[in-house]
Amino acid sequence: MENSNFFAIEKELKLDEGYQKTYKNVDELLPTLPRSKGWWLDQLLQYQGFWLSTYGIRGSMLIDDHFNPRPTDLIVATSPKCGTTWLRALVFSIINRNSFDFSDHPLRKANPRDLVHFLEAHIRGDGSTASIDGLPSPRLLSTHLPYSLFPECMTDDTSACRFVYICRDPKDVLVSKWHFANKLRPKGVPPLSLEEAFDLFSKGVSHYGPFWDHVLGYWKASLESPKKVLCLKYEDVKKEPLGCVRKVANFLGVPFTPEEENKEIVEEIVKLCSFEHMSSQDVNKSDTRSQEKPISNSDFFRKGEAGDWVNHLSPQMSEILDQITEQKFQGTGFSFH
Ligand code: PAP
Repeated sequence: MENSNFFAIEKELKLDEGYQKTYKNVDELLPTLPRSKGWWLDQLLQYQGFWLSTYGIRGSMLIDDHFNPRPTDLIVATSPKCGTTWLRALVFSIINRNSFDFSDHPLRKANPRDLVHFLEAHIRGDGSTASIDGLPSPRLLSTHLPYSLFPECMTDDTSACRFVYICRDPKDVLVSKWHFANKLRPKGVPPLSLEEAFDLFSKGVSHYGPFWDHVLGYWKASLESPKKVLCLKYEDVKKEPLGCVRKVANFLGVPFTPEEENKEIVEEIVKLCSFEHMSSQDVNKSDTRSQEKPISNSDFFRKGEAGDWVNHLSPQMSEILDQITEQKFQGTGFSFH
């Protein structure tokens, strides 16, 4: 997850008129939006039904005005803490499986966030879409934005770009997010209590939340446009990693050949992207936080389990979250069971 407070806005950049207009619109809009307490020092703003940091809103508006989607674009989409790191690694290794030797794979030397461009960040990394425009096709991009915030040219059936989405039991998302938020709190700032985190999360106030609406946006899109959006659940990938990797490859139009199956390439990918393997790589072990890069790779690896919430949430908290989940998903055909 990225956060607006962590990145300076390159105001002094020489942006063309179109960008200046978007930045001006952002500046005018932000003070008018409802605000809520954030999870660390930032505030969240309610924008088109979702709680976003100023950073996310700016990213969304820049995408609307300036992003040039290509039919070959592949987008890894997640609500934060649902398995972004994992899915980035899986999709990257599936689509690039013929380009690298598994014994010397880029995932052994780099964190997936350095291999898969985070759309909202890169679209304004240098204040423009230049770094994204310069990528060769097919572009593999990643996002936390809700489906409804993407422009129609990306979500309607005439556009061929595809989204692979992963979601996770909200009880585990809350616990993961709470740990992450406390890791990132500056020294001297009291920790966020689990009760406070629960209160915010269950009211829908979390980055890119309400969590449930985020899931529903992608779930409904996957029903309406199954060739465009694939929805996975973290728990299913844990249980059946091989089947899920094959499913993603089929969805992306690059199914494993019998020869690849014989060579156990699917197994290699699952092993390479497993929590155990990734979290033990030097590049993901060290704490490298700095002012410029306030989140280190190791911050994205904690337990990597499904169901760790039982060690943290009270029975009452879990019951309330289950009730919200049931109400929100009633009649949609979606469930976490
Ligand atoms: P982000 O959305 O902020 O980028 P994301 O990668 O989704 O973060 O979340 C980190 C969670 O995924 C952590 O979950 P936990 O707190 O419950 O442990 C992290 O441990 C888990 N995770 C990271 N890599 C993997 C992996 N390869 N397999 C399974 N889980 C993983």
